[in-house]
Amino acid sequence: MDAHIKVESPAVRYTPEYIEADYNYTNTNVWTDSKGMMIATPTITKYTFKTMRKVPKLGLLLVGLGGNNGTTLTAAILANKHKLTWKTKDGIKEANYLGSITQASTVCLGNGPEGEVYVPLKNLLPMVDPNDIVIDGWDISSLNLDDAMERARVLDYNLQVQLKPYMKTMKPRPSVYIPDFIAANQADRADNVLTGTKQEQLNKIRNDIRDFKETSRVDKIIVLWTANTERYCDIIPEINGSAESLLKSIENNESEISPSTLFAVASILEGVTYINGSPQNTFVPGCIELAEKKQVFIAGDDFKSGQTKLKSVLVDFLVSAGIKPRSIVSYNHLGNNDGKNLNAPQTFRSKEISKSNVVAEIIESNRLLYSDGVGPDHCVVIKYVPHVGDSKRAMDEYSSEIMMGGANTIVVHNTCEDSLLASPLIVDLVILAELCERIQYKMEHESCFQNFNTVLSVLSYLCKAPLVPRGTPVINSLFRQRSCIENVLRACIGLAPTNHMLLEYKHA
Ligand code: NAI
Ligand code: DG6
Repeated sequence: MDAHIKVESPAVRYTPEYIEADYNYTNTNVWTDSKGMMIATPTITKYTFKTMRKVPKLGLLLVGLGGNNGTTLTAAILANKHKLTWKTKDGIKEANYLGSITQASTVCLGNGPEGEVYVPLKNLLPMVDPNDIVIDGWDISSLNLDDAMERARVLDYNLQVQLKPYMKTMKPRPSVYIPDFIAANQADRADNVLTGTKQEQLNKIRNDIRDFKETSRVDKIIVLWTANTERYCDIIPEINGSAESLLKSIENNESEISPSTLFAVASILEGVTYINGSPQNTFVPGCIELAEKKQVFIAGDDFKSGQTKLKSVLVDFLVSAGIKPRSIVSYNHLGNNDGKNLNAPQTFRSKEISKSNVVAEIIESNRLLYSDGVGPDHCVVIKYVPHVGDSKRAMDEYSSEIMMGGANTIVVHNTCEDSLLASPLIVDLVILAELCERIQYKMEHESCFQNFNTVLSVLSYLCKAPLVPRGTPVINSLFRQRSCIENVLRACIGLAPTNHMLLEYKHA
């Protein structure tokens, strides 16, 4: 469905196929002269954005379909599609997409006669409706999605009962299982696994992607990893340092190729966008090079759903307020299969890295506070407590130095179903990645339109450890990340970035 907003401006053109917008990108160049003076020069670069209007029928292949996120997302989409309601002890609940910025958040379009006008973010440009997404995928566990949904213990029972007929018939495709990459405690659910060499398994995944496209009659596919967190794999130039060595290593059945990298390679070779929702280093240098060569989008890493999302707001608030965080301590315990898998030191380490890096650029942005470049102590603890299931408990303590030797300690306790925070992020990742495939742009002096960089950094808002193109600053601050999405979408319809100055209300 097309967007519900039309921009009237000589800079914006609507054709049956495209929305085309001429856009002035304003920025500031900074350099330091020989006397040490910082010189700032305003710049304007002229761009044209071109967005294809036709929204495709989208297929989503989840790796880890039978897990908590996989089943919760599938159930949520079906429940929304069929407008299901269910009774709980608190009353009747309706299916919704709370937590999704595309489906449940608004942006200020501009000013109307009665002040600011807010519109759903999804109305800025034509986007896929999540209710129309067709889902399939792989899992090393063979349970059908109805039983897997029950195993997950996330959704209310009365909703599960209604979803049964839809979910019962869905069964994950067999997947790549290499025990060394995930915790040993996962072995007992691995009853749906591919056999053969890595090359044979890669070929099988590629066939699955093609088979899904044919049988589901979707126009376009996205593959998203929401399977177990893997350990980091070693970066060895001869094994995975280049696209050529990576493909050769798969052919040679090398052991240091992870299942997630195999899935990424399969997607890239099929020309299908691949998103990594877990923290491991799936995107080894050879995989990124392959994506660049094939001009396929990749994005990741690790959904930024709860504790880390709040951290990327709180630390930004403290540092931008001129308050100096000295220690950040994050405990969490959870009792789902993710928590069980993270109980192993190697998989925990992957998560620890992605949860810890999130404050780096915020700290570096303020040399007044951190003149020696040494940031706060930062500690991340994760414990597996089966009883609490998917209802994760996160406890954070932020200790900061305030004026004249004072101390400020903020303590946060956050309890919620982990998968109900992650599932709307999957919706956004997929919808925005698909939209990015339809956006092209060029600078004034360029003759040809081009796509965004292979590494889709515009999705940083949704990721704990955003993957960005070489040489690009990594932004973790949540509101900067959100502004990026909002303002890129505004640029596509020729609107200036939201600036919050409200000058029109400031005259005497
Ligand atoms: P889960 O353990 O319930 O689901 C993972 C599924 O992947 C399981 O069904 C498992 O059998 C399957 N699996 C494992 N290896 C596989 C392979 N090689 N191929 C196919 N399937 C495989 O975990 P959950 O809670 O759904 O989380 C999924 C991932 O998302 C985890 O890595 C987690 O760390 C990550 N994540 C979750 C967040 C959340 O809020 N729920 C937030 C950030 C990341
Ligand atoms: C324990 O932290 C398990 C993890 O998988 C997290 O629940 C997940 O990564 C979400 O993390 P966060 O920090 O965004 O809440």
